[in-house]
Amino acid sequence: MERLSNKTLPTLPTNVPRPTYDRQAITTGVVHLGIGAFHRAHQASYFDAALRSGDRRWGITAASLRSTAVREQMAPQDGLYSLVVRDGSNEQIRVIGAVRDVLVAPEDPARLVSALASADTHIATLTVTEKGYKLDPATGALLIDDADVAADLASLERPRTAPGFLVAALAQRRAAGLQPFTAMSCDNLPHNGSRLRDAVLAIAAHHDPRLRDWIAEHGAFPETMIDRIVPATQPADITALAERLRVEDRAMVKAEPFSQWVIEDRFAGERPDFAGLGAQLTNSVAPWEEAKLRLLNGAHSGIAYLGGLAGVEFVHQFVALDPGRAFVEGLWDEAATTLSPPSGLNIAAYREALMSRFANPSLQHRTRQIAMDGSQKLPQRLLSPIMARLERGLPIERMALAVAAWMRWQSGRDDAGNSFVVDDPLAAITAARLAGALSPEDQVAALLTVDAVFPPRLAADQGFRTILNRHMRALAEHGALATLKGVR
Ligand code: CS2
Repeated sequence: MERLSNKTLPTLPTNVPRPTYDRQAITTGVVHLGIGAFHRAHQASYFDAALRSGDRRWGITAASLRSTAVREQMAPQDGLYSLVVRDGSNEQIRVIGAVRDVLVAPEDPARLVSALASADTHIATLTVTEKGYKLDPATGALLIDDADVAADLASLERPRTAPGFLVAALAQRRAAGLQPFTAMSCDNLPHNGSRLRDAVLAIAAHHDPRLRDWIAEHGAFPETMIDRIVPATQPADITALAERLRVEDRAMVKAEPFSQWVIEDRFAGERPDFAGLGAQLTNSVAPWEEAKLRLLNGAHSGIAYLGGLAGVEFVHQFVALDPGRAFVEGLWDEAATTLSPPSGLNIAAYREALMSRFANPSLQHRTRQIAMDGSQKLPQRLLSPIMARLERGLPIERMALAVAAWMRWQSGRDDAGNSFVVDDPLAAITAARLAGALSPEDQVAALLTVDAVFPPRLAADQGFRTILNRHMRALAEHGALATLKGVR
């Protein structure tokens, strides 16, 4: 079967929306770092909407920082791909044309730097996952011992890290008399804009203090909260879509109908009419981000480890179990007391909507996918709200159960005895700490010493440790499902 491309686009069923603009006539105002499914299903669809509205500045040059996989999916398709939005039995397809070019950074780092340094580029967006910022998850300090960071500190000839690429390009812009671009993190990090700014300024300061000061003065690193559930595409999704489109689309992405983008109103230069495109501009992103990280993502991580241990494959299956749903509601009761919701966010309504989003059966969101990189996710999703509740003497039963499930997950064996690879940048460290720790209590003690995850104050909290010990013992003796049923 032929692939989706400029050539086959006219053969698609007429009811499938496609680019209404001349793709050759657009400029690329956006350079994106880390083109995975999330960028294609979220930010790119907003820039596509800008192009459809007649604002031709917002084509995208996208880069993979590591693998060639996405370029192989997209280049033969002239950058075209379908966004398949699924809700129960309802499915809507739209072909997105915003991505003009896909680069693979390590093949030709200079090409990505020039794209970022181009006068046409106004915004750099990033989805490089939590670990891509090269910051210690617990303290936010730059990981100067990381090999890629060390390389970027030594030379920016061939940058390796996302912040390194931004610094190299900002240096060229400054030399060329251009303004900086707006650098927008779209990852689930707390204060993602400030974290990105910290990483960029730290690398810039190392090379040239005047460059650092120029970026600090003229650059912009807005905070953002981004939300859309985007499960990894499976081969069966591609086959099903090919039956409908009569062409094959290997770059398709699937997502839920819900999509939210809250952006701090802070830009270094041009931007599209974000508000007109459905994003929210605000002066304060933090309360939105905190609510999303602690309710949506906190529950997701709990579901990932408890569900993963119990052999529950998908999120919707977990919340279809009575103890699963009750656990999520109970976790939200705990998390909700730690929030200061922005006006415009009704927590009860948000929770209700969130539960329906989790229950969407057609997304097939794998618990395994969410379980990835837990060391980078736990601090903002679970440990911060746990500390907030401990300070007020409030119980942390369910949030601690989610943390205990993460601890048990680090041993790489589920309740049925199946072993799996722990997919996490700190997996070697957690495995080394766990070596020789046989009892659940010893395992808790061993993992609490991982200070990139657990701040010393929390690790030393006896109450926290006692609850973790109890949960770990229950998980070891009875399994995740029985532990969930027994949670008080
Ligand atoms: C998930 C997120 O994989 C994960 O860690 O919790 O990707 C989640 O689906 C998104 O943040 C939803 O906006």
